[in-house]
Amino acid sequence: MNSRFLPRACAAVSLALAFLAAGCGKSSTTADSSGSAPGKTSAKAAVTIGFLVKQPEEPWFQLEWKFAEQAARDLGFRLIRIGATDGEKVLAGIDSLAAAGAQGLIICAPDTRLGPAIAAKAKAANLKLLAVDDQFVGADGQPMRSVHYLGISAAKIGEAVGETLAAEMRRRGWTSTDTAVCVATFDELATARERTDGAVRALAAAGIPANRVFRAALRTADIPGSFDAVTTLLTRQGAVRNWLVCGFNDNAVLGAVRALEGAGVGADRAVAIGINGTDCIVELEKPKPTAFHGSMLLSAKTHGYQTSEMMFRWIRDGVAPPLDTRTTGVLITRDNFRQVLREQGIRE
Ligand code: FCA
Repeated sequence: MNSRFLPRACAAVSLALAFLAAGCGKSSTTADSSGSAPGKTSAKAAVTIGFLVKQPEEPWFQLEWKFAEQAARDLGFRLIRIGATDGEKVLAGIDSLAAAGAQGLIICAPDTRLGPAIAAKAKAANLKLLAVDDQFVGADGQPMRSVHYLGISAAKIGEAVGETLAAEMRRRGWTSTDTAVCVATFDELATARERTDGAVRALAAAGIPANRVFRAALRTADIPGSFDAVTTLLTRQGAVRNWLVCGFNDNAVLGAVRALEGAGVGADRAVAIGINGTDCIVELEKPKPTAFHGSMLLSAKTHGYQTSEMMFRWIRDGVAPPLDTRTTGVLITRDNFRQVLREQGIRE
């Protein structure tokens, strides 16, 4: 038996047990189930779908909800939005969906290792299940391929980030002796790890030596988490002249950019590329360019509208979606972001 996987498997099992135990004792935990768009979707509609997200404050997830609401209006189903930042809230959310007579759940779970417990709970509540963004992980540490999933082509998108950074480095005339890479990582999440690994792979292919690549592991997947991790990294690497910055999403990269600014490194000495494209709009709108050069814009519409449509057809017509669907990204920069965001229905 490969002992390398043991700690992970044990962690997954104990997490699942804690999750279930929490559910037994806590009926009072309430999920934020807004019923969404009151008046626009009927409570009497035959189909009710829950859309649960792990970080409701992140613009990416707000946009997923916005597009899910659009689908609810177009197709005529009731949408219940749930923000669930931990396992207990997920559990309470599934309970409230069951009580509301929902038939389907689209979910980006706060911890993918909750997958087996969520799948069991959804099955008991007769909810069809579609994981979005973050793929469930089984007790064996492997992706749960039996659960329907729509996510991004993480490795390819990460590689595009790396290629873009390498091109920007060349454009500025920087060399691998005066330049280093800062990677804001969150390796416990597979889609995050695949993105940053892809970026590092592309940078290596472009000739950046491995010893010029520095990883900052985030403790929390948000701007403060990245700010802290990168600030620590920079105290150790004060001699680096120029920085290329990547991370698993916009917030990871924004935290890194703020940390660089704190260390006196601005747009003249750093270039950073995010992923999502939805959480960096204010940054790109700033009159004075920062080191945040651009982002790989993902399709919030596909992740919000299409997942909802897939679930709706599955419930109403019995047509199950494909088990695994992957979406792509497109680079936005200060030059084109307004136009691209308009085309994608994200901005007026
Ligand atoms: C993960 C990230 C989000 C977004 C999504 C597609 O859930 O945390 O920011 O990138 O994948």
